[in-house]
Amino acid sequence: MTAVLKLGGSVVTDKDRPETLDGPALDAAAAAIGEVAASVRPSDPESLEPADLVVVHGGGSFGHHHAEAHGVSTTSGTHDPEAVLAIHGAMTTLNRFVVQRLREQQVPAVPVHPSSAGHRNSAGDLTLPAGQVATLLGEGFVPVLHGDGVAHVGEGVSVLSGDEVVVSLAESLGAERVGVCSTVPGVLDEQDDVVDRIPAYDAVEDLLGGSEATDVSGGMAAKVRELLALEGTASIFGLDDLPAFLAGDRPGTTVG
Ligand code: IP8
Repeated sequence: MTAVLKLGGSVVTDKDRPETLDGPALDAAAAAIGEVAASVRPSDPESLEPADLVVVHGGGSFGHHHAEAHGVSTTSGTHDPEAVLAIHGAMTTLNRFVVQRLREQQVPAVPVHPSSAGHRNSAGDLTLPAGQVATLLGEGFVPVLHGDGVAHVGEGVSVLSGDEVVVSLAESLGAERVGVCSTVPGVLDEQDDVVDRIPAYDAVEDLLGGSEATDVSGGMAAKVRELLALEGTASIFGLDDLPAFLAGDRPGTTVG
């Protein structure tokens, strides 16, 4: 059973203060993952089943501020190497923090940087080879990927959102479960109640505005659109529901 879990950048960072972690939230997420990953030990091949987990985290206050400062988004790229280094550098810094906190919970976490392998064609379509992630999973590790910069034909380097990484990997790996841990307990309706299910985008078009904090990847609307591209369903839920998702439930909003 393979699960792909996205930790929203707004969950694990303080999105309003540049390059600032939300330490308690990241620790809570790491502890929940540590509970389920405890049975997986790369040193013990007998323990590799069944907790195949891939973690992907977003940019939060690390990637988005740099991307915005350099005018880079998922569709509009840059040819300035300093901009590329600033965006990728901030994301690898955050990735080191995430991996480190997961390691503190005994999760066999190892970093994987999507910009080293991913690319977009001139239409913006993403190719992200997954052999490295699949092999790491098979060897009992928990690969930890992230939103990043990505080589983009005609644009230089554009932003690769964590949601795009999630969708691409989920398809390549044939993941049975996809979860997106967000700052909200799901997609909210006009009364701020959680929408149980979103079968298609037009069902929620009016509800989904942009993200309030800096977000070069398009906020909740883009997230839902991305997840609807999956063959199966995905769950969007808050941090409090992460243990439930990891235990096999479908908390929050089911997309698809
Ligand atoms: O927070 C964006 O990832 P997201 C990553 O998942 C960068 O949209 C580099 C801003």
